Amino acid sequence: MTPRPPAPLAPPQVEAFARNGFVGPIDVLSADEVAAVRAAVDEVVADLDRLAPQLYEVEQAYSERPGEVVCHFLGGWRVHARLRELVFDARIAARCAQLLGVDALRFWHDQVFCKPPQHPGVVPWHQDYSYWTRTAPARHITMNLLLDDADEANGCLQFVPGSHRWGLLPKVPFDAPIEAVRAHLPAGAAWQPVAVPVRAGQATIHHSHVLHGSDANRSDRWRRAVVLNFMADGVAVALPGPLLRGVPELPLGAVVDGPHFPVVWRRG
Ligand SMILES: O=C(O)CCC(=O)C(=O)O
Repeated sequence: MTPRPPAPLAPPQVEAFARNGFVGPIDVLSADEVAAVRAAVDEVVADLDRLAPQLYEVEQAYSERPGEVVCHFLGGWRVHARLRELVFDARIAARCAQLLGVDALRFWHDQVFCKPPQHPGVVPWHQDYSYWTRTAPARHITMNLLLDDADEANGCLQFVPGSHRWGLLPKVPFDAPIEAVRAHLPAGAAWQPVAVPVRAGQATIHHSHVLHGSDANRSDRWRRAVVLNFMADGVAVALPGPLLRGVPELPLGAVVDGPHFPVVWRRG
C-alpha cells in the first residue's frame, strides 16, 4: 500500500463516471514507476510461453496468431512482484472503491494488453461484465493504466458514453471484428464513441457495463496497458466451476473470498 491515502476524486469526476460510465485521465504512477511496471510487463511478455501455466489465461487467438491479435493475458500479479504491488496500491484501489461506492473493495483479476508499433490487433467493443457472469451481482469496476502515451494513432481506449445503461449485451470473442457488438444494441441506442487519449502513468476507470474497445496501433510507438479489475466485497459465485484457472473452486452462492481475491481497500 502507498503510505498516504490518495486524494479522493473530485465531484466532477464522480459525476462524469455516473453520467458516461467512465472517467479519466487520472494521474496514478510517476515516470519512474511507469518505467518499472513497463519493464515488468516486458519481462513477462518475453517469457510468456514458460509463465503461461502460472497465469490465469493467455488469449488463445494471440498465441495462435500473434501478428494479428493483441497480446492479452490475465494473472500477471501471480508471476511478477511489481505487478502484484499494483493490486494493493491505494492510488488505484481507493479511487475504484470511491466510484463503485463501497466500503470494502475486493480484487478480481488483472490483465495486460500490449500493442507493438504498427500492429493490426484491435480490442472489439465489449462490456467487461459480459465475461464475468460467473460472479454476481454485477458490482465490478475496472482501471486501465497506461504504460505508454496513448492516442488514436496507437489505439487508445474508446468508450460509448452512457452505454452502461443499455443492459447486458452478448459476450464478444476477443478476435471478433471490432464492431461485432453493434448487431446487438438496444433500439434507439446512440452510438457516439469517444477516444480518450491518456499519458503514460495515467488511467481511466470504467463501469462494468460501459462499451469500450480499441483500434489498431498505426503508429511507430508501443501501446501497453495494465488493467486492474475489482468488485464489491460480497459478490458471490453465480455459476459452477473455478472462477479462474488454477484457483480452487468455491461453492455456488458463496461470497468470493480467499487469498486469490483479497480485499485491497477498506474505508478507514
Ligand atoms: O486496453 C485495451 O485496449 C482494452 C482494455 C479493456 O478492455 C479494459 O480495460 O477493460
